[in-house]
Amino acid sequence: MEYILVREQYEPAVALIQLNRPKELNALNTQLMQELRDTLQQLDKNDSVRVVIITGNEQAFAAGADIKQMSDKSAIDMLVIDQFSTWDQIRRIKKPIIAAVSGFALGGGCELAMMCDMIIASETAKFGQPEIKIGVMPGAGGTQRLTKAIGKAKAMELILTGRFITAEEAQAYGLVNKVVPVEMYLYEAAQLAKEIAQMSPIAAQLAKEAVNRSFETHLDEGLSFERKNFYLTFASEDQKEGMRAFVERRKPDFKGK
Ligand code: CO8
Repeated sequence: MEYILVREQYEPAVALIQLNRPKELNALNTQLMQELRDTLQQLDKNDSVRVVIITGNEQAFAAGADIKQMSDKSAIDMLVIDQFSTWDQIRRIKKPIIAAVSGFALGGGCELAMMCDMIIASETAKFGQPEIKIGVMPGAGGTQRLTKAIGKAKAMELILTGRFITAEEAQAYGLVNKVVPVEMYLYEAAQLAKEIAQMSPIAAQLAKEAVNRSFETHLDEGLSFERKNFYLTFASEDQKEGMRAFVERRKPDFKGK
């Protein structure tokens, strides 16, 4: 891997992926996104990992897609390169993913953070979709996910002006889960990851899938999808263990089976 660093057991059952093109503010070139996709797919199959954290560095989570790599491309080049298939594969990762964001999360960087399931931000984080300033628009889900996260009025403002918002504003709008001092954001993300890693990984994956389904369907179908996943948890040993542990007044030991 050239552009990402991976620590498979950053905490017990928690993997950490660090985007690592610091000189380019972690601009997301094709290779970085492919490395990220490959790593996430491997971690998704790895039973010793239950939660993944994606982070950058203090200065930047990611300042967007690599503008230099895209600048001379034609529409047909972009169609043939088809970078979004990589993004689509990342979207299908089953395990919970937490974005630990400090500094810039712009354009594709903001879209990548929003593709994660939760965002922990440092006080210095800045979110935005500034594509309009370079004559394009969000292409990796920004118009959809930002609108769903913060509502039409604010999303429209950010996407049409390219303005950035602070971590505090992002939290007030419901985009991020928690804002902490810069020296704490990775620690805080790890705490959240460790808490989720204690749960049944089967229930966590089925719940993640059901929450995400709410963005794609109407209530009736979403409820029916949720119900089927709920029933499916009863096929797991973790469901037996979880309920038995409750009755026996002890902590459950979930095995992911
Ligand atoms: N792409 C390529 N290089 C970048 C990018 C980027 N997105 N962002 C920063 N860099 C590079 C700079 O070119 C510079 O490199 P060099 O020193 O070699 O010139 C280095 O990183 C440091 O950047 P700055 O000197 O500009 O640092 P500043 O602190 O002055 O400014 C900013 C930081 C405000 C973040 C500024 O760099 C900036 O505006 N960056 C671009 C932000 C942007 O427009 N992002 C959106 C890109 S388009 C996009 O994301 C579309 C996504 C959908 C498609 C995804 C799949 C194809």
